[in-house]
Amino acid sequence: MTYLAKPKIHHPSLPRNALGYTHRDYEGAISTLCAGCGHDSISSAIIQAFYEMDVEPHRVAKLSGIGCSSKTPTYFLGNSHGFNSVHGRMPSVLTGAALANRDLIYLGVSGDGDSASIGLGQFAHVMRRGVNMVYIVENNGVYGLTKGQFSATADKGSKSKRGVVNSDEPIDLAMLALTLGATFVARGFSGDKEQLIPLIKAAVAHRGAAFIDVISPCVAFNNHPGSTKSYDYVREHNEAVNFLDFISPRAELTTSYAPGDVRSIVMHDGGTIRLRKVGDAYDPRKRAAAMGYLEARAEAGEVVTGLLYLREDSADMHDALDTIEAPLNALSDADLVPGSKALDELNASLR
Ligand SMILES: Cc1ncc(C[n+]2csc(CCOP(=O)(O)OP(=O)(O)O)c2C)c(N)n1
Ligand code: SF4
Ligand SMILES: [Mg+2]
Repeated sequence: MTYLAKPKIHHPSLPRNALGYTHRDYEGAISTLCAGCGHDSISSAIIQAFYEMDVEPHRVAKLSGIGCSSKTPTYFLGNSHGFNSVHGRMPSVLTGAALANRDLIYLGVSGDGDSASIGLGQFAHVMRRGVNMVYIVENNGVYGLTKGQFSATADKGSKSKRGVVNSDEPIDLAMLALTLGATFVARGFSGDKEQLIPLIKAAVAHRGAAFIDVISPCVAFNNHPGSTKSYDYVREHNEAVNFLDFISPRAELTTSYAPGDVRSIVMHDGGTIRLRKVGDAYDPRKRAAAMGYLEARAEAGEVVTGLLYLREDSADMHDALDTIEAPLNALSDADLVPGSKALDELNASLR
């Protein structure tokens, strides 16, 4: 593959965020994905979200598995930590990293093949453990990298590019994340950055397992009539349950909506998520209702997007395990070798 270096120079008057960084400081290498791939739009939403949130790039660790989707961390946050793991194994690597250093923002990026097939077990356990992370699945309903086989998220009855009909029931990863105990569950569409960027910001501000299923059409293998993961299908069947804004802790709450139409939820980092209702009075704080709604709308062939569920009093794996605050690499010998008296006491407590 040809390696294309991205030019480092940029216009001196590019806008800068509160840290003095430009958008370019949050970019990565030039993408080698197919032109028009939904995954590239998700990368650009991630870049925008972290730029607008004034996150220092070295505070982020991005991890992925294998697939076109899992290649994308090369194309964003080029100044952050990165680990491209094995197919379906990103969640356990992320869990280990999060245990060792709770100071970083963990961003797991995966595909529907990576998470719903080979990595389904890992997906389940990282959600139920409440690992503090943002977990994004770039969901195109196919194995893009290996040339278009149906994945486990392809809808029953949908057609492959060659006209083969999928006979298996789909796995709805958002529904699964709800069942497994994720405390933030959302669905976005790569073609709707206005919705996706605030969803990513709110997920970063959330403490606990935050999952975003992003429908991301594969233009090479799954963007034809008969596919339910094509741009046209999602645009025609997209049902947003809410419109949202994320306001960082430092920003003033300026926009005003009619009272009764908007709900503000303060996130863990002090930021505020503002949800503007559309249609029915959908309340994202009710898990069982969210599951019923998702099921009913899926039966009607609709793709429900927006913030689907948020548990306001969420906790994470570190709360459950009562782990030490400091990153393990910052511990001194005195912390790590407490001496024979402490060991004797520990042994005595186990007798
Ligand atoms: C252990 C293992 N099994 C199978 C493969 C082959 N393989 C590579 S990517 C992939 C599927 C990728 O699909 P998905 O996660 O949906 O990513 P996409 O390319 O669609 O973004 C498969 C089966 C592999 N790399 N490793
Ligand atoms: S094969 Fe599909 S998923 Fe992979 S880069 Fe091309 S359009 Fe994107
Ligand atoms: Mg895929």
